[in-house]
Amino acid sequence: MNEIFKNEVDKGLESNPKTLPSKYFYDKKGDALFVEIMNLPEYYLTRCELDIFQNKTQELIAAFGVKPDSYFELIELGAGDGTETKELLQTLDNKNYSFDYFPIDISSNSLNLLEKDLSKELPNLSVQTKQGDYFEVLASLKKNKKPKIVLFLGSTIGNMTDDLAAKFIHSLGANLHAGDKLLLGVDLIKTKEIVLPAYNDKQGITAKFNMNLLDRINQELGGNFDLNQFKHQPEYNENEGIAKSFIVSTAHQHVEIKAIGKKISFKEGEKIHTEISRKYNDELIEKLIVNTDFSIQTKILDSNAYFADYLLKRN
Ligand code: AVJ
Repeated sequence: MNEIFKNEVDKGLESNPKTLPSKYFYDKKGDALFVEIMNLPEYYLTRCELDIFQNKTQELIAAFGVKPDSYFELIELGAGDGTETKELLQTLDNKNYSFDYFPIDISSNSLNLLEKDLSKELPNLSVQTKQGDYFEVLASLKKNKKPKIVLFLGSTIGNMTDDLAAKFIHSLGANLHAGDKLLLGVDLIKTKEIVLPAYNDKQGITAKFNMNLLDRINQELGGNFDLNQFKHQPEYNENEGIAKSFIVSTAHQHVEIKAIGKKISFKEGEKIHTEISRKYNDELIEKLIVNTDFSIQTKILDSNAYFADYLLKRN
């Protein structure tokens, strides 16, 4: 059994208000549900960033400041299925840029799939997958002084509190050299009419994704959550710019979790906070990097200006 999972569930459900960490969405079933989410009509984020990678490729490459004849390393944190990146890789490959692509991911399963796919679609490309913790891998890559471009896409950073995100970017800076670049993909603050449906789709896929956490606790920790007595509830506050996901207990009830050896009580209407998805603007990005070695070089928007890829330069 996963002790860390157990301890984090215990701590989260003993907290007031109750919380559970969003990183546990991503087991095999959660990964598959997230792929479905990316294809939902309401979930604009992935399509918007793909629009940037398809239609602003030249701007991206210009922002990287690379030339076809000077080698660089292209490093992607949490590469996933690489849909966006493939557009960029294809162009760099066609124009004979000299680089290696290093996708880094915790999941060796998704790295293997990506490697297979790329060897078919872009056989000339040099791909070196790196399984493991981002910072361990970056520390090992830092030993050479080759110019580096790090991609952190998909508004994945939005799952962190601003405090954690600032620390994260600071650590990235510590693992790079002056002149290296970080391309940070983030969702932008906009009205709730656009944001909220992205986390509350009509088909109920996002609800399944969120509630999968309870299923995992049932399967892996011997829980007896009755999924019919809980419901998915997203919220979005435009002023704050943060979408939040909750699981709400629809009845007064008790849930036993054998591995933890506790019965947890829920009031009717009590919420478990499971995720934040932060939305950004220039001011918020400036705040994130104020105590880091990065500065904003440029930002590239999709055609709707819903999503931005910020090119940050390591000073
Ligand atoms: C993968 C973190 C970017 O917050 O929008 C999608 C995850 N959660 N639907 C996001 C997610 C609910 C997603 N990120």
